[in-house]
Amino acid sequence: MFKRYAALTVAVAAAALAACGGGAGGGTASGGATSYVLPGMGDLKFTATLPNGSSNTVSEELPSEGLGTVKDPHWKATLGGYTQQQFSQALGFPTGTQITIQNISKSISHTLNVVKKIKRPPAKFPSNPTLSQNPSGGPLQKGYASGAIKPGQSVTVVLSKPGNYLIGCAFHYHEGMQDVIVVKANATPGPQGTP
Ligand SMILES: [Cu+2]
Repeated sequence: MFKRYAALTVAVAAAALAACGGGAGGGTASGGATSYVLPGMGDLKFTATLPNGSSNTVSEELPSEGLGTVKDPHWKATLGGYTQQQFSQALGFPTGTQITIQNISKSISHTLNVVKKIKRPPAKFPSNPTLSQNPSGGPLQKGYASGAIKPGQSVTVVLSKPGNYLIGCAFHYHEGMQDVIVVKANATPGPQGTP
């Protein structure tokens, strides 16, 4: 259970920081101390006071393992398998961010691959892309592949190239691990799914 809580804590910190507006998603503005109710644990609340910095973690697992899926109206697509908050959502980071891709699954390996770069919505995911299971190295860009990330493990990558990237898991693309990551100034994550 510890790992799960640790991941939640990081995710919630990111959630509050990224809560302000624009880009792919909504959210509520916040600042300073904010309290959160953990899903399925209505009587357990905690308050987080957030530093002026952001958590640069992307968590991934199968939508059916708990992240759920979301119909994102901006991208006109069903997204799942990746989040920088708590549940599946489009991802958004400022150019130059170094992110950690963390596999929060307890038993299943995953990857993060760039499937395609697009100019604008809609996010049309190709039906049968070739996604490498070996690490490509380099920044997030066309052809990027994290390589297999085992449960609990993580990989870091720099978002030095602005753009809208369709991403997916080489192992579970057809099981709903299809998402969008936006790299540009002031990019913020999209609306979240439900578990
Ligand atoms: Cu996967």
